[in-house]
Amino acid sequence: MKVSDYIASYLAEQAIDKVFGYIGGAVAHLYDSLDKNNSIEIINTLHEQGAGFAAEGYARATGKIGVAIATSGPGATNLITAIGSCFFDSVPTLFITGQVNTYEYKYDTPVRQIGFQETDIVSIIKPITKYAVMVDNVDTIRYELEKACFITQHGRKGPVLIDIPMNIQRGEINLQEQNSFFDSDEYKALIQEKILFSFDALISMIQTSKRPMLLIGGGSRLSNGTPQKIQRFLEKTSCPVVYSLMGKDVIKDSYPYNLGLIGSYGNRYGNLALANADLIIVLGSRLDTRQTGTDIKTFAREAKIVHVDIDKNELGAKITADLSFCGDIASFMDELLTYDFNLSIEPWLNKLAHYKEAYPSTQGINGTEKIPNSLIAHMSKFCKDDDIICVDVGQHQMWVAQSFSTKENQRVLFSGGMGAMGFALPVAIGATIGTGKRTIVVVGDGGFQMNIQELEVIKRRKLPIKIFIMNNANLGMVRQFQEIYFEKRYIGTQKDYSVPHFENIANAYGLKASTVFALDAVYAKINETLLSDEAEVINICLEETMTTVEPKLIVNKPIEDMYPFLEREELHANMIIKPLEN
Ligand SMILES: Cc1ncc(C[n+]2csc(CCOP(=O)(O)OP(=O)(O)O)c2C)c(N)n1
Ligand SMILES: [Mg+2]
Repeated sequence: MKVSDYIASYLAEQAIDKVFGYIGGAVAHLYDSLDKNNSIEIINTLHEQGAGFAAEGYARATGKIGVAIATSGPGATNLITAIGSCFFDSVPTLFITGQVNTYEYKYDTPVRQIGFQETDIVSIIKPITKYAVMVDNVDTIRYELEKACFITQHGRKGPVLIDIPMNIQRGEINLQEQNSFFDSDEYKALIQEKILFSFDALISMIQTSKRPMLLIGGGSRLSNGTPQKIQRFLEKTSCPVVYSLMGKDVIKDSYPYNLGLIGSYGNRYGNLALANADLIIVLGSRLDTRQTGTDIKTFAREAKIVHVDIDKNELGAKITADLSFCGDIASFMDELLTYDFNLSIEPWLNKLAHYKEAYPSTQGINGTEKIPNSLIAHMSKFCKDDDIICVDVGQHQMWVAQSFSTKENQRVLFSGGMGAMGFALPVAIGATIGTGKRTIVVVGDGGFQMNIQELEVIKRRKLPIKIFIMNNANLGMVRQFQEIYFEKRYIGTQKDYSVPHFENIANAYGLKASTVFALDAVYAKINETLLSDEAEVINICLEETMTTVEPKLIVNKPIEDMYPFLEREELHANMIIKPLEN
């Protein structure tokens, strides 16, 4: 059997039905084999970064392994941003790169290159993958492929890469003669790690807590059925929740005790709630400073912290936990659901309801409307129950995080740890292709220009993707930063930055497009376009270019004290725990 045919059939056995890629000489054998395989379809993007992000979107939306393929050299290096994104956000993905023939590979010789487009991609991406290997011997292909596909899904998920020289791809193997990874000691050692939770201390903490809070992170999404299990716990207990950016779509926002986004750009009510809790159960969040604030000793000062994460390296890494559980959150929830609780937290729930009412995400503290937030809140009313919302990076991302109100089965995909502009459009392509569902892209004028070429794939495949450009004609997020820290010197964000005529560009790609300015027209266009599934680009020119994200946590402030600052009296009246002196 030809090696490249074997790879295609192995991927098909893993229920992978689509792979994303960009052709080149060094992957031509693989492309040909995938194309011949009846169970798999290749989606050919216009840039390898597009293919990498599309694979990420496919994996996030389906739970299956996302696969992206690129040729050696520039093809491989173009994948790097997506690989990093999958690493930081724990997305199961297999990247396959072609490599020059083994007899043209430099190995340890001191020259820079022997083969054309030869690049040591494995060494380059090692720090941002769970496993990466060049398969330079036909006899190990089965073992390495099985191993890579296992590792990407096992434990804390994340990307793997196999680099396959051309002569290996076209080599012949007898599968029966090859060792299987699943017979190896290496495999047995990996599956032997058994996790035991001891729940006694936890149950009494929950039972005696007057102000409990679940903090939902991206890890709460990563194993099947976890959101439903958390939901059942909430039904049993009415326990309030807050979420990190990556945990946005786990519990619908209409859950009455969902206090929304926390952190640097959290909702004021979310941060007040978290700060005043006396027990925080952290489910699959690494508690980075974007959630806790930079002065971590001020974070939730009077709360006991229970940290649950599948990655033992994350437990207590930034914030010391009173109790830690290393393991899968689904198993943790299974065990937790076997207990009965009788919480008496009425006063706490009333206080939380007050926070929510006093500081709506669509209004500033002086009562003025935050128009971009209102537009996003409006958009969420008209999205369908199973839409997948794909969001880029910038101010618009935070408006969505703060004010998009999720429904039961919706997904919201953000670039979390990598924060990569250009993420949303190709991720939407992968998510739509993987699920058949409609996707909604919310993107800035800057991020849209980073992978704009992928519009061609949307047109070619008639994908149901609605693209909303929140066009403030500048790189708003960084411009806001310059406003505060660089005395409004806007180099790069406004000075020597420009945007093209997006509507004309979309039309040139053969897509329906419109530009809307006046607020009434924007609101009307949002309703109208969300009634259909047809691909469309809506260029929303924000009347105000100097847009801002508020509230915002200023360096070294505790999470409850966000800018614009509340009068001290008002802040103190909100606090159940002791306020800080200054
Ligand atoms: C690939 C990449 N380059 C640079 C940045 C730094 N960065 C973060 S947000 C941002 C501005 C985004 O501008 P735009 O897409 O217009 O969105 P807006 O903030 O205006 O809503 C920049 C430059 C980044 N996150 N990713
Ligand atoms: Mg912008």
